Amino acid sequence: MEEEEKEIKLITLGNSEVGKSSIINQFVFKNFDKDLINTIGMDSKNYEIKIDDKTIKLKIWDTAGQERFRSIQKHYYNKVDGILFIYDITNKTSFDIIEQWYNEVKNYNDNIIGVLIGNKTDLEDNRTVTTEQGQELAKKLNFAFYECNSVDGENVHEAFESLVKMILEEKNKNKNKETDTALKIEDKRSSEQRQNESSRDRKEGCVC
Ligand SMILES: Nc1nc2c(ncn2[C@@H]2O[C@H](COP(=O)(O)OP(=O)(O)O)[C@@H](O)[C@H]2O)c(=O)[nH]1
Ligand SMILES: [Mg+2]
Repeated sequence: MEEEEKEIKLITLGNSEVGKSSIINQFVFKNFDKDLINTIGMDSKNYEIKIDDKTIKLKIWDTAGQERFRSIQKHYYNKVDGILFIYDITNKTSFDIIEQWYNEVKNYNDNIIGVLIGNKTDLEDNRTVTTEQGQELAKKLNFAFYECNSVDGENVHEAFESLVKMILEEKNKNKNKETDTALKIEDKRSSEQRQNESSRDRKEGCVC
């Protein structure tokens, strides 16, 4: 039978207009809607993704980049399992500000699992952020890196998939650590029990 994982929570971060809502729309509905209504505050979408024969439930929080909604967003930073940091490859400011987003989140969540996404690759002629600059920043922040566009969906699924895989790996590592600790405690208990039993046996004069 297929094993079901607990829901994984993701959030998008990045300046207004970089394409956060469009990327989620493309990932969930496989389409591009140029008349997507501006996100106000927070919005969320559910999606199920298959990874290695497992169905993983995702909840994706979409944020509005406007300053006035930052105070709402903060409440989500330590509740999510992974973050999609998104910039627009034709807008250098949206790229330069990514580290600020990263530092803000770090105040609330010390163990960020993230993917850096350069969006709008269909607008190659207007590119102002090079692929190398994106790669370098991702390396510095220890994130995965993808360039994508939400018009034809290039790399959109791949970016989400890689983030979810990293989260699952981290969860597995923690699970293994917990199992190791539990085994060690169990081991210690049984060795103490053996010692107690043998000292009791000695006191009772049993030599068996
Ligand atoms: N050419 C192009 N336009 C995009 C792409 N993604 C989003 N857009 C457009 O960029 C604008 C902002 O997109 P939106 O998803 O609302 O950005 P958000 O504010 O970050 O959620 C809209 O006009 C979208 O149609 C893309 O990959 N390529
Ligand atoms: Mg939006």
